[in-house]
Amino acid sequence: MFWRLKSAFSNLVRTVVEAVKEDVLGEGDVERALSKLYVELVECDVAVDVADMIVSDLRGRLVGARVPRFGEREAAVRAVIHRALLDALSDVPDVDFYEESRKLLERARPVVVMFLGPNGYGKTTTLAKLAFQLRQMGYSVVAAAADTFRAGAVEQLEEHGKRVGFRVVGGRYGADPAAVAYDAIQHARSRGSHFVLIDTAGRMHTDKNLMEELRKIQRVAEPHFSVFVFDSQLGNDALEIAKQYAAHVRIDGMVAAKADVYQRGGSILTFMYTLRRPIYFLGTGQAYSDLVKFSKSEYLRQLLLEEFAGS
Ligand SMILES: Nc1nc2c(ncn2[C@@H]2O[C@H](COP(=O)(O)OP(=O)(O)OP(=O)(O)O)[C@@H](O)[C@H]2O)c(=O)[nH]1
Ligand SMILES: [Mg+2]
Repeated sequence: MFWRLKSAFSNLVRTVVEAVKEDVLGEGDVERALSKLYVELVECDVAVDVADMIVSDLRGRLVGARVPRFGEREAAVRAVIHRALLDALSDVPDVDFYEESRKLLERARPVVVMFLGPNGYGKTTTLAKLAFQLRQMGYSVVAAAADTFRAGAVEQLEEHGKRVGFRVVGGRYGADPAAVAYDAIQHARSRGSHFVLIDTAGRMHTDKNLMEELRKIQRVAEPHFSVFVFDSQLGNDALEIAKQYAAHVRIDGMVAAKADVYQRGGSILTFMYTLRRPIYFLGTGQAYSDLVKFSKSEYLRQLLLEEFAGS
């Protein structure tokens, strides 16, 4: 996955290795390679400002780095770049959603998870996939149909509920989404259910009223996890969307949906760099099982340390 991004970093490594003449990297050795990387990052849909940040982080680390001529020079360059990206994202924790939930369940039931993000990015689908996995682990799940806005949203959730095996609370269009979330939590509490998953309406990041509604749901439902679902295909827009959401609502972690249909994957870097929050999962298809755990360390390892095979 994300082979284009991977090839951008492989090209960087190759160009640096070809340019270097001494055992220590000089500015002249890296400048051309970094300009090329910048263009490739933007082509992979990393937002322009984030591509700038990455390039300047890398410049700071590459210039002056020791890359002995004898021995594995390429491996040494890869390692410097890998370390630089790890350090740049060092405050973004790797969070295992299931592990955290297990800990929470020891003292809180239900665990409340709220999904939010612009319309059409995959919130409801991600909710259903997570419910499917939780059901397989033996947990009981209640969903709150707090998207009381879009026609068909409640039916869509109920359909998932029938297939996956969870109850849906809510169902009246125009109802107060915060009240729906509250009812679902009460319902789950009275039955001892493990999880409440709150589906919300898609928000344009510029829509102040709808943002206020999301804040109200967060005040009332006090979710343990507020999960921002984004579309992996986003390019430069990602930056603006991330900033607007972060300014209005709490985001604990993220899901990168539609990672299967998009090989560039630059938006993952944009969102991690901008929101400084963990990505819990990647959405990798339309089936319920298409939700895979994401780990920042593993992602960076694959981008930098694995040999690029061109597929
Ligand atoms: N290929 C692929 N398609 C996905 C993935 N996640 C969601 N989709 C598709 O994206 C479309 C929109 O998904 P929804 O879950 O309805 O998106 P939403 O964010 O709830 O949209 P609104 O309710 O309108 O705000 C659907 O056709 C999904 O099947 C994914 O990981 N891979
Ligand atoms: Mg939806």
